[in-house]
Amino acid sequence: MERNTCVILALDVTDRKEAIRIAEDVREFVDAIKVGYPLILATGLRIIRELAEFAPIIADFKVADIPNTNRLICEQVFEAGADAVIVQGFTGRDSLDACIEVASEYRKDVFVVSEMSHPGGAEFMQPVAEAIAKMAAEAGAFGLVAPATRPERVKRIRKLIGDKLTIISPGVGAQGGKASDVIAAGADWVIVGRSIYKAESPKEAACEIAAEIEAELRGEN
Ligand code: NUP
Repeated sequence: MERNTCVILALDVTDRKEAIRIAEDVREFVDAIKVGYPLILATGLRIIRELAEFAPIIADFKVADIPNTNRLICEQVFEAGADAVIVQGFTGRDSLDACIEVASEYRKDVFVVSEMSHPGGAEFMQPVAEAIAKMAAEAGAFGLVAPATRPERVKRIRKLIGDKLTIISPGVGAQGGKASDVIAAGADWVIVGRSIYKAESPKEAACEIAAEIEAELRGEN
């Protein structure tokens, strides 16, 4: 995944045509498109290949099962054309290893959720987030999913893992996080859903977020 605008679109719409229209509209301002249960359950796995025409695809299935089931899920995800999969880390090292093994067979990437961005993410996940981040680094994951709603946590995780893993960070806009803050805290990409796909002009919304990040990286903020 090439780092250019530092924006990943979370495409949680449930209509195939709308998904394709938005993906085409915003393509120059996003480095990847994240698809998850809402869109895939509504339209089928084939949407991954259709959207892959516009950007690399991250499949957000938050895979969280025993190793054998994780392996079967990841095989389906990569066969469907996804470039990366998001998995949970709390299921433990053996479950994560199964995902990473399949990803390496397909030469694809695994992102591990260390702590979720919603308020409930601080209840059970936050206390184990650093252990999950360490495990992900040791297991050879490509990156972590860490909360833009808590930039101080992203900073902490970045300090812990150094440059070993990339960090993609959801929670910008609709959940209250600010793109430039979380990039300043050490995230490599922000993940943005509603603030882009629900905007009157998704293209302008994506362009604005990309410009905010560019200014931050240039030290203009
Ligand atoms: O901790 C997480 N928080 C989160 O919001 C992990 C995620 N994968 N997400 C996803 O990011 C969420 O499911 C949605 O697809 C996207 C954020 O969307 P929005 O709040 O910008 O609309």
